[in-house]
Amino acid sequence: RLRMTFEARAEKATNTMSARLLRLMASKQSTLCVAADLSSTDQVLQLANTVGPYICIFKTHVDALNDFSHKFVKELQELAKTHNFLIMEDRKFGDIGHTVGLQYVAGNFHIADWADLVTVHALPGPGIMDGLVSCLETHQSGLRDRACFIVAEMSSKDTLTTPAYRTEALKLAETRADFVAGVVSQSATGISSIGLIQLTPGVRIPVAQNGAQTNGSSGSDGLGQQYNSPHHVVLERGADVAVVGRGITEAANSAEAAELYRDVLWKAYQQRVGEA
Ligand code: UP6
Repeated sequence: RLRMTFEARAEKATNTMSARLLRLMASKQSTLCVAADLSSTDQVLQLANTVGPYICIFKTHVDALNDFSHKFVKELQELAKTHNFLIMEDRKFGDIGHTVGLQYVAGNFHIADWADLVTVHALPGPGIMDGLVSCLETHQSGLRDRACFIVAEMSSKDTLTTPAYRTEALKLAETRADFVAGVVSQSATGISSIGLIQLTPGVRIPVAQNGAQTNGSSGSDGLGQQYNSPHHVVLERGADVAVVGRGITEAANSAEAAELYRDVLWKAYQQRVGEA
């Protein structure tokens, strides 16, 4: 699976959105997902416009915005069309099926109306998938153009996503190809479905200290986040899509940073599949 090209994997993917994303990554030559952890809609839109040409996914946390509006969503969707990327709302749903269904289609955000992809914790078990899927069926006439990524393993220090938890989360992902396009994970161990896309957060280019090479670790943020280099996550940990937040949002020039991350990640992918 890891040695296959995205085009070849798209052919085998049983989830429609997974196939669509794999093709987008191949045609745009980008495996970069930018995390827009910002608090104003202007900042988010500006970032989406700046990094748009270099990314396959733009990831939001709309509950962190001070001024969320439906106008904002329309503008973000326009940018997604212009620059050809998918929108992922990183909601990390984690409640019983009935509750997450409401959080997905209703509330202030109406996430199902605009987010191509969402993230979901495996913690509640299969009922969480039933809740989201049945809400899509009633609200949106089905699963067309919508899919989720299951959080199997977190990037944070001392995470409670133990190997046993991770195995069960992957099982859930593998059995729900109707709605699951991928998994959020720090390694590829145990992921067998060819179409399942591995999304890996905690990615940052290490700041070179005296030119010394690191073993892939790129430090932490003092609040539990742990970083690895783009090269390391793609070649050693099996990342298909790499999530980069502050590595880009805090850079002096976010367009240049996004271009750099895109290039480094793409080269690592080419090396992995033997195209380089
Ligand atoms: N994220 C993680 N780790 C996980 C899952 N998700 O960091 O295990 C998300 C965060 C944030 C982004 O919610 O939006 O990825 C990482 O941002 P950063 O690059 O600025 O640390």
